[in-house]
Amino acid sequence: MSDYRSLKAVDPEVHQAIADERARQNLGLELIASENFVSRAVLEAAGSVMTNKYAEGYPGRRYYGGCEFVDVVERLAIERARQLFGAEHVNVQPHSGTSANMAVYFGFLKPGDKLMGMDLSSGGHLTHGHRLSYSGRDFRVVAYGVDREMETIDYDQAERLALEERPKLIICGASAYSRVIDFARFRAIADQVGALLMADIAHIAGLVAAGVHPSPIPHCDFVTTTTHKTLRGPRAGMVMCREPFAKDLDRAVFPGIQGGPLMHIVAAKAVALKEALTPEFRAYQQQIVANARALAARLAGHGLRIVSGGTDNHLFLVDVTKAGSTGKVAEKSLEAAGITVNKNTIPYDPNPPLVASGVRIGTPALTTRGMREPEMDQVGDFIAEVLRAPDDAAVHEGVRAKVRALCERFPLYDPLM
Ligand code: DSN
Repeated sequence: MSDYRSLKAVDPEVHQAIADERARQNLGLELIASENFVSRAVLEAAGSVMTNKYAEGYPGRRYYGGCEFVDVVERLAIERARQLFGAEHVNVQPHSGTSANMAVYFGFLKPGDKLMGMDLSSGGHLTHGHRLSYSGRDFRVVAYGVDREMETIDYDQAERLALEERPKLIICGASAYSRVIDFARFRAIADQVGALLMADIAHIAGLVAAGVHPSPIPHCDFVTTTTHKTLRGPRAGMVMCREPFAKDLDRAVFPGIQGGPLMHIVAAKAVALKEALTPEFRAYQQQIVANARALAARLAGHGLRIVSGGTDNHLFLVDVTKAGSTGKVAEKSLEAAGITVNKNTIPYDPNPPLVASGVRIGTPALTTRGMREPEMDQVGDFIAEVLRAPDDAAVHEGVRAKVRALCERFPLYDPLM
C-alpha cells in the first residue's frame, strides 16, 4: 500500500528545508547567471509519477514493459527540441550538461585523443578540458582563451593552436563569457584541420532558441546544452547532432554512459520546450538581454569595471578589484543583503578561483519574475551600495529590506504551494 501522507507528515525536516528554500527564492534577488525559476507546469511534471518508471532504451525500443506513456513524453520532447532549434537529431536523456558533453567525447573520441576548448579562466567550462575533469584526464587538451586587452575570444590564437595541434574535436561555448560567439569562424577553423565541432550552449540555449543569439546548428556537428538555465526547464541536459552521428550518439548516451533515463525530468523537458516555442518566450529572452545590458550599464555608472566593457547576452563579469574587494568578499557581502551572485575569476586573474577578482551576474531569473530596466537600475544601486561597504552589517540589513520590498512586488511561487 502506498503511503499517501504528505511530505510534512513523513519528513518535517526536509519539508521545512524546502519551505525555507522557497522563501529564499521568493524574497531574494537571484543573479546567478546559470539559474532560473521554472513554471508551475514544469515543476508539476518534474514532481510526477514518471519518477517511478524504468525506461532504458529509446521510444519504441525499450528494455522494460509499461513504457507506453513515457514514450509519449520522450517523443514530444524530441520533436519540440527539433522544431525549436532546427536540429536534425536530438537525444533528451542526458542527466546534465556534463553528461551531454561526456556522451560526445566518449562517443566520438578515443582516450588520449586531442580536444581543444576554451580555458576555464577565460570563461570556458570544467568539462571543456580542465585537468580536474574527466575531459582533461582522459583526453589531451589544447586550450584557447580571450585576448588580454579586449577580453573577447582570440579567434586568431584558436586558429593558430588548431593548425599546430590538430585536435580531433573543437569545443566552442562558455559559462562566463558575455559576448556573441562566432560559430561560423569556429567551423572554418575546424574545417582547416578536419576536426569535429561541438558547441556547448548550456548558458545561451534560451537566447539561441529565441533567435537572440546566432544559432550554432548550421555550423556544428554536435550541440550540447543544459535545459535549466536560460531555457528555463528542469535541471538536466540534451544533445543535438547531425543525422549521420545520430546512432552513435544515442549509443554513447545509453548504454554508453547512462542507464535508465529520468522520465519525470524528460517529461518536464517536454513541457519547457513547449513553453519555449511561444512568442512570449521570445520576448522573455529579448528582455533578459535588455536587462543584462541595463544592469551592466548601471554598475559601470557606479564606477565598476565590466569585463570586456559590457554584454551581448544574459550575463557579465564585474571586476571588483577596482572597488578594493575580491570576488569572495563581494559574494559574501551581497548574500548578506539578500542578493545571490557567484564569485568568478576574470581573464588573467591573479587570484585563485576560490578568491577570484570578479563576480558573475546574470538576469534570467529576475527577468522571469517580470523585472525590467527600471528594476535593474534599482538592483544596480543595491549592489553598488553593498560593494562600497562590504563589512558594514547595517548597510547589508538596509539593502536587505529594500531587496525584500522589491521582490514582494514581483511574486514568484505561492508560499503555500
Ligand atoms: N555550474 C554552471 C554554471 O554556473 O555556469 C556550469 O556548469
